[in-house]
Amino acid sequence: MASTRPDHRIVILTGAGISKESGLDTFRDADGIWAKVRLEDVATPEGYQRNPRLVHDFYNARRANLANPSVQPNAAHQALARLERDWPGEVLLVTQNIDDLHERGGSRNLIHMHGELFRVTCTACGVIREERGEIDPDTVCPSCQTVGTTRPHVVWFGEMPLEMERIYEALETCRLFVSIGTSGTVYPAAGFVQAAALAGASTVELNMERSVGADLFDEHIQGPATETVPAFVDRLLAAS
Ligand code: BV8
Repeated sequence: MASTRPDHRIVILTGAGISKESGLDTFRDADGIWAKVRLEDVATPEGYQRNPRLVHDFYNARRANLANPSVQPNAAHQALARLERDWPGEVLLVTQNIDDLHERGGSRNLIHMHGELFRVTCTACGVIREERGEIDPDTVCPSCQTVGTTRPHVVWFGEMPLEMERIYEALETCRLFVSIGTSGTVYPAAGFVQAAALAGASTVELNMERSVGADLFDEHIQGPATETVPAFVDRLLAAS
């Protein structure tokens, strides 16, 4: 059992695995996104420069899929919202996911370090706005009227993830770090467990399989997130 006093801060990192049972594909599972399209073509600035329409099609399709009423928050998303509500200390949720299922599941103290699928940004004026439909190279920025400068508000490979200072401040002061549904292959997120452990936090991984960095964790709980996360939250709250 990860030891933590009730008044201590918990930091939770989630990845695509927590949304899998809501019907969203992960990246590196056999049926994942990177098995269907090349990361280099759709999730890098170079790929966007080479073929913006291909990248817009990729994110437009994922945005339409996320907007499908069949895609709903699952018991794991809801359990994390319950922990945030009932835990006596702060619970900071850092997600690598660009879906909005944590918000819809009730989480509020949330950082989307890789951006958000339902937001777009203009490379000319920097305005970030909500977009639940499609964008393409002919899209006009409603703020500065520039054509073709609207891109997904998503962090691609080689780009700096968002709110890193706030994340590291939390990792260095938390007493418990929990990683859920991530393969631990993408940095800097994959290195968070080491930052937390260095600061003396207990570290727990909940995943369908042992991640690349599983040995870095004090504890590993295997299974689907909709089963492991609610049970883990019950355990934490019972000890608080
Ligand atoms: C940065 C976009 C520095 C959004 C993503 C060479 C060149 C450039 C950079 C690098 C390089 N070599 C290394 C790097 C660093 C690079 C990196 O880590 N590359 C890897 C591939 C080696 N990182 C970066 O580039 C980052 N930026 O370093 O900037 C910098 C410094 C100064 C100035 C400027 C820049 C940016 C990383 C963000 C990239 N964007 N996505 C999108 O399209 O979604 S990353 C992509 O992978 C997703 O965002 C995703 O969040 C992330 C991690 O994937 P996971 O969430 O873990 O998903 P995965 O499928 O891998 O695993 C799912 C897990 O769930 C599995 O373990 C599975 O078993 C489990 N699971 C499945 N079902 C369930 C389950 N678990 C529980 N229950 C279930 N039911």
